[in-house]
Amino acid sequence: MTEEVKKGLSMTRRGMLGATATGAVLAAGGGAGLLGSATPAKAAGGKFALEPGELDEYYGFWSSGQTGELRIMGVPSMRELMRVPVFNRCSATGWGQTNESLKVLTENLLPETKEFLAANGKVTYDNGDLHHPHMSFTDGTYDGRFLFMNDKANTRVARVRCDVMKCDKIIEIPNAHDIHGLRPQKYPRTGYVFANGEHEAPLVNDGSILDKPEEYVNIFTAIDGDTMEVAWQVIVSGNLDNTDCDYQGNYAFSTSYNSEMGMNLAEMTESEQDHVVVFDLKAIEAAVAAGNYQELKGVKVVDGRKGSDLNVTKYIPIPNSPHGVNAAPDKKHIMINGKLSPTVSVIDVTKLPDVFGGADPRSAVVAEPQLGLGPLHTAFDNKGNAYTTLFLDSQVVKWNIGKAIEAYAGADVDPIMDKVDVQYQPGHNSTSMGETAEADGKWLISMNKFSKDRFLNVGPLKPENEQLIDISGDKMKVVHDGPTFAEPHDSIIVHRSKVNPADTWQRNDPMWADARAQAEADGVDLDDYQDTIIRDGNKVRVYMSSQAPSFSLESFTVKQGDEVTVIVTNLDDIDDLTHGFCMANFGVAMEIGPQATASVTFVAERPGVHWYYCQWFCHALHMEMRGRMFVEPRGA
Ligand code: K7E
Ligand code: CUA
Repeated sequence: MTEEVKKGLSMTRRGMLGATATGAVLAAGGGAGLLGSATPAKAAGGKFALEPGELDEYYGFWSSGQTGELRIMGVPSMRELMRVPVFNRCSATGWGQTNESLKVLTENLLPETKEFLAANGKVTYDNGDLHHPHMSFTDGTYDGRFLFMNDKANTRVARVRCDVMKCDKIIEIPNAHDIHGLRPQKYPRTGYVFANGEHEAPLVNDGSILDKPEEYVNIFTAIDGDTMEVAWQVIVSGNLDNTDCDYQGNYAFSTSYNSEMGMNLAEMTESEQDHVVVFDLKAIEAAVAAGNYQELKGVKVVDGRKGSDLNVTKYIPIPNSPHGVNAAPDKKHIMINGKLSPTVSVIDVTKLPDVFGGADPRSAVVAEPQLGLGPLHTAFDNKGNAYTTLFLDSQVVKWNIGKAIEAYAGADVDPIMDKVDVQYQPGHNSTSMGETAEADGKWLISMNKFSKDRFLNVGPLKPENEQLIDISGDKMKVVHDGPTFAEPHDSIIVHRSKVNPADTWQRNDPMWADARAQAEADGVDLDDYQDTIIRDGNKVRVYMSSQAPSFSLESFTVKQGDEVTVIVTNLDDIDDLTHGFCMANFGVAMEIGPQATASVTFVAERPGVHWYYCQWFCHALHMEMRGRMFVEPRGA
C-alpha cells in the first residue's frame, strides 16, 4: 500500500483530499466497500410501507443501464410497477419484434448503421445502455408529456409517451459518439433535449484518421423534443460527461473528465483541473442563423472549441474530473460534482453574461465546499439544501447552499448539515420533484452501485441497492433497501399529479398507423370484428380481432415459405384486459393492449399444425384462447 493510499484510508469521513491525492482516490475505488459502513441504519421515520391497496404518492422513473429499458417504480413504496422496453428486446411485449416497435427502432437509424446491421444479419440493435431518464418540462416543472432517455451503447436518444408509457421515437445521433449525459430544457418548455457524446473520435470517422487523438473531437447535441430531430450540434474541446441546463432557457452545462483528451487512464486523469463547458443557447442559435456552421450528415455543426471566435461556449476550470451536473431549484445555482476532487463547485448563472463578456470564467464559481470523497451527483430539497453522493465514503452528505456561498466568501461557517452512511458506493441520487422548481424535500433515493451483504446472496452478480431516505427532518434516515437489476444509473421522482396515463388505447393511435393504412387498402375495418385473410403473392396478411376468451379466427392456412403478417386488434375496451399473441415454435409473441392493434411478420418455413395462443392471462377460459395455423408443405 502506498503512502498516498494509507493517507486516503486513514482520513476521517470529513477528511479532505489534498491536491495530489488522485492516486489515492483511484486506489480506494478499487477496494470498494473498504470505506463502507459497518453499521446499517435502522428503519425509522417516514411512512414508506403502504397498506395493501394504497397507492404511492410519486412515480419513480428509473433507467436500467445496460438492461436497456425504462422502469416505473412507486415511491415511497419502492415497488416496481412496470417495465417499458426501449433499447432492449422484450419477450413479453414483443418489443423489437412487432412491426410497430421495429418501425420505432429502425426508422431513424443512419444509413451506414443500417448497412452495418444488415451485414450482421440484423435490422436493429438489440442492446442499449440507458442511463438518464428525464421528463419534459413546461415553465420549470414536469408537464407529463414525454420522458427522454439516452443510449450510451449505440448513440441514440429515445422518447416515451407518458399517455401510454410506450416508446414512440428513437433517433440515432449523427457525428457524436456514445450519448451519455441527457437533459431536457426546463424553460420555457422542452423544447430542446441536450445530449452529450462522451467518447472522442475523428469528426469524419471514416477510417482516414485512426490513432491521432489530436484530431479527435466531441459533440454536444440539441434535439427538438417535439419532432425528435437534431436541431444543431456544437464541437467542443475535451470530452463530455453529464449535462444540465438553467431555469431561464439561456445556458446548458456539460462536465468533462477528459479535458486532456487522453486515451488511457493515466492520460485522462493527468490534470488537476478539468472543466465544465457552458453553452450559450442564444449565441448558438444566432451562429446557426448567420450560417456560421458546417453541415455534417445533414446537421448544422457549430465550432465551440477553445479558441473559436464564435463565443458560443466558455470553459470554466473545475477540479478534478467532474461528473454530475445539477441545477438547483432556486433557479440560480448549478452544481458541478468533483468526483476525484472532494468538492462540489457552485456556479451562479447570473454571473455568466459577464463570463461571456470576457470576465474570468472562474468568477462564476461562488462556492466550492469540501464535502467528502468521491462526490458524483447532487439532489435538492425545498429548503436551500443539497444532497451529494460520496462514492468513496459510501455516504450522502446534506449541505446548505447559502452557507457554502458564505464560507467561500470567507465566513467561518460549516455548510455540512448531516451525513448518512449508505450501502454501498452511491452514484446518482434523486429527491422528490428535486430536479424541478417544485422540489418538495420529502424523499431521497440513493442509487448505490454495490449491495454486497444487504440481500440474500444470489451468486457473484449481485443486485444494486437503491435506498430510500427520509429527508423531511434535519437528519437523514435510511428507511428502505431496494434491490435492482443491472444497472440503473439515474432516476427521477415525479409527483403523481403530473402524470396521467390512459387506461386503454385510442383506436386511432398513430402507433399502428401503417397497419391501419394497409387494412384500409385491403378493405378491412380495423375497428370491427375481423377474420380476413389476404393473399398477395407469397405475402399473406391475416387480420383477426380478439375478445376474451377467443380470437376471431380459430384457424387459418398458409403455404410453407409464405411471408405471413398477423395483425391482431384487441376489441376489448375494459381496462387491464390485455391479450397476447404467441405463435408456438415460431419465436413469435406480442402484447395487444385493450383497444390496441399489433402486428408481427414471419416466414412460415415450418409445415404442419401450429397453435397460436393468448399469452396474457385474460379470462377464466384464457387457456382455451387459442387457434391453429396450418402450414401446407411446399409443393402440396
Ligand atoms: Cu449519470 Cu452512472 Cu451515466 Cu453518474 S452516470 S453514476
Ligand atoms: Cu386473451 Cu389470454
